[in-house]
Amino acid sequence: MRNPAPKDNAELEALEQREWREALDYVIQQGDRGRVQRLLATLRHHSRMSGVALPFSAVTAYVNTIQPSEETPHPGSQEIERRIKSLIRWNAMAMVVRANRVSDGIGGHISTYASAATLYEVAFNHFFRGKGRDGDGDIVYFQGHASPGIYARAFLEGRLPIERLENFRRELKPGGGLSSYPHPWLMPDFWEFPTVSMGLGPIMSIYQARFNRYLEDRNLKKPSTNKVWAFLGDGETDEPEALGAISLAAREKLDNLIWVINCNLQRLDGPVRGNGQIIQELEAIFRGAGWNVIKVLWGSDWDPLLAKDHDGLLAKRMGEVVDGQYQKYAVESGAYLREHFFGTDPRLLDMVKHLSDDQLKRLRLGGHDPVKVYNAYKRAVETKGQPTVILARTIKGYGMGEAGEGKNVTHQQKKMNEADLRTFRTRFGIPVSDEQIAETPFYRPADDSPELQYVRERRKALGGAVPQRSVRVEPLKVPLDGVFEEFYKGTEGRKASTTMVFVRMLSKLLRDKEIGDLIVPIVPDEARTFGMEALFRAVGIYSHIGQRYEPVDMDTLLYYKEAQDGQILEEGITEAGSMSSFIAAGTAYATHGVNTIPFFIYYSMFGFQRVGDLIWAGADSRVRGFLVGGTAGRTTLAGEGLQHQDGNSLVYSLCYPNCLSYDPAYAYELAVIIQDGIKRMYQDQESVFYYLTAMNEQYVMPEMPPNSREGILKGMYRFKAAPDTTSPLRAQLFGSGAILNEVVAAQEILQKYGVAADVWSVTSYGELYRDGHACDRWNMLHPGEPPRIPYVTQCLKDAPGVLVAASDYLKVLPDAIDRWAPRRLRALGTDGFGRSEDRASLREFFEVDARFIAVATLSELLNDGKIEAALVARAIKDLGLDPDKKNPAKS
Ligand SMILES: Cc1ncc(C[n+]2csc(CCOP(=O)(O)OP(=O)(O)O)c2C)c(N)n1
Ligand SMILES: [Mg+2]
Repeated sequence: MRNPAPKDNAELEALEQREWREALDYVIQQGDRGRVQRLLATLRHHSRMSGVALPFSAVTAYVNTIQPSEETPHPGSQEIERRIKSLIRWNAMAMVVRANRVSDGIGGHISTYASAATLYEVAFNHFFRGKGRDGDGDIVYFQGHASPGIYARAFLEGRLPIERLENFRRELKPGGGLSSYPHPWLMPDFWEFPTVSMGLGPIMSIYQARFNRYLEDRNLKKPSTNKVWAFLGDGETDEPEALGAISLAAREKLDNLIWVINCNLQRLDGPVRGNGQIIQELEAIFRGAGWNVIKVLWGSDWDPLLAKDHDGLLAKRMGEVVDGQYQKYAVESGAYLREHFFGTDPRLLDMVKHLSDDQLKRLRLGGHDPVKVYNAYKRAVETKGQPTVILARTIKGYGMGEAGEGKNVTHQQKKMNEADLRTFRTRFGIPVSDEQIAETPFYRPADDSPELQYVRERRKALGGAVPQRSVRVEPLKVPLDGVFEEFYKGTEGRKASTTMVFVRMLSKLLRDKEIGDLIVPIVPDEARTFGMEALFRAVGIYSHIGQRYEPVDMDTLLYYKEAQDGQILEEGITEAGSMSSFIAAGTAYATHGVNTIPFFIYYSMFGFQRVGDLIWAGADSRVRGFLVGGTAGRTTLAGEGLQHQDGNSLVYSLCYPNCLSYDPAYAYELAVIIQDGIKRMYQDQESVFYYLTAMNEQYVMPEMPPNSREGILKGMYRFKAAPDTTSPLRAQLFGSGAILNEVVAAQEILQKYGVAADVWSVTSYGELYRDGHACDRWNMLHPGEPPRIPYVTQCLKDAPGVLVAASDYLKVLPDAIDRWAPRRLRALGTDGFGRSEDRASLREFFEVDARFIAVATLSELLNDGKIEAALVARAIKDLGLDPDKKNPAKS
């Protein structure tokens, strides 16, 4: 029978809607998704060509991405897994509560893990692959504040004894404790990656995933299907580092990368987006960047309701509630939810009329539902050609009840009263009696209990414990004299900069038979700045897909060559990304059992100053390798001015306990330092890393003076003795880096004033400072024993005269060794803002040129009563210094 003709427009539209839907249903029923997608794409194109553009939307509806019909059943025992998870919840909570009872204010977090427990447990039981099978497992970045839950699981697995749990956040207790957050430096057998500085885990995970590919593409590691997982908070995504590199992951098609963002809609102070929806915002960002986005918003309890939602009323309602309001629903009763959430439309109310208030209250969210989480992970693991982000909705402080569930204060809740503990205990079925509750004991069932058997069986099947850090690498043999020899001879009259020397050294290292393949040069779009472009052609720029275009400079010798086995990581303009690559390469000795040797070469000012916290994370990770600050020195970099001229980095580097920093002036110094560094890090397997300055001022590189090797490494050696040691006026002059040449020139000027000066090259104030304090400390604790003598003191014990140091860095750097010098040390340095100028003007401005060094020396001799003021005044005049010039430190 034909439908009667529609009587008005509304009826016509309703009819059209039905007919089109039925037609689409027909295609859907054929079961070929591709056909449906192509059909819709054609329609969209057709309507667009007819002048009807569809409104842009980067988001999908506020419902789960995976439909119930697409789900596979959960493969484990949900009941046992729930009991295991409950035990971990309890122990994680107990760890924090107990620690704060013993020591008020010791801190810790309950609510973060409470919201993320299901997200972790599904992964532990079914996904995380341990290193057991072939030494190669999944790489997991755990959210820092969830650490109590990770410890509590390790406790159930029998990996951490109860004493360590007792000493959560009490690392100095006898027998050791547990560090607050993931710190490989402090727990080197357990944690692999530091994450607690928010935003760093996410960016490091992206470059880690890419580095895994790099190792495989370059045949340094056999291909694997292992994944990099990063767990992060929704609030954490506000950090620029967290989202700043996501496009790289999509561009590189990193389907070995899975992010799980725990969207509990809260951060520390309150809602992440009270007036908006963080999940939708993140979905748009990630979809736009090309990621596979899986939203896990609603638990299975909601499936029947959504199945009845033919007109999309419920989905629409879900999509219009803002996060601040959702948080309110989480803390309110079922009756409140009925009235305020469903109550906006009688049809919605009707949908839930068969549910009691209590049942409404217990409708679970997706991130707390193991079936939903399992399916999301399964799809993520199976996804090809794209990284995946899972946006899982949870409740912060889940299970804490009145003590914090969903409350704004929950992040910092560290205590629970007895009533709350009892509720928690009962809710999760923990066998702790009312009498014991005040004590809040840790609970671990018997080893042969079904729970612990299950835990062991699952981890065994998945290849062993996670997290677990182990160093499986063989020490390298470093017979590198052939590489470095030429640099000991100097440049024989030719001028060169330390940067040019470094690049030549790097090229030779890259060609070395033993270690060449292991060198990983990393540059943030700065290779030409440092004259490294010859390397593009020589070793290639890494690109997983090779080079799909004809480079514009193909006809030149040094063309821009991208290749799948390219060795250079050309990161583009991202010091944060480059540093993340440095960390991945510099920790590969532990993560992958591969001794890669990274050299990260960058504009020195944009290192410690810009990405200092990432360098800190690298230090914590026990990273190895060389950071090379190019164009270093406040007065050595001409022209660039205030933002670029670096007089700071060597001061910052002092803060990093396992970073050795050097300011080499000459080719042979650089050679000695790098050769020794490779030996220490890769042959002796020391967990240190290096910061080296490299300058672009060109001068003749002298031959290495005899017996200077030890001094170069320890921090100072006499470079040029005074020509006339009979003079009554004596001085010891210290210089470093490019300023050393100014000191040598000052030595000559001083001769004219009758002063005989020795010149020392101070390659590392940092090493001298550390050695001095180490001696002082030992001497303090060992009275009566022969005292240890700091290296500075040993060097200067027979060195007569006044002491003057000139540095291209802050004066505080030379000042750092004053204490161990036999007499007061006068420091010249570059405190203040840089200027765009030429070198000579800058050195005059900052008062570190040869003339100022000479005058400072005379001034010290005057202070010692060795000369008259008139001689200093004459020198000031002769040398053309302006006594009334402005103080550069303040201008
Ligand atoms: C760089 C940095 N800034 C600030 C903090 C302090 N901090 C710790 S947790 C937190 C809130 C975390 O919120 P979210 O990321 O949503 O994690 P949740 O605990 O809710 O899972 C803040 C601000 C930090 N750890 N790192
Ligand atoms: Mg949060």
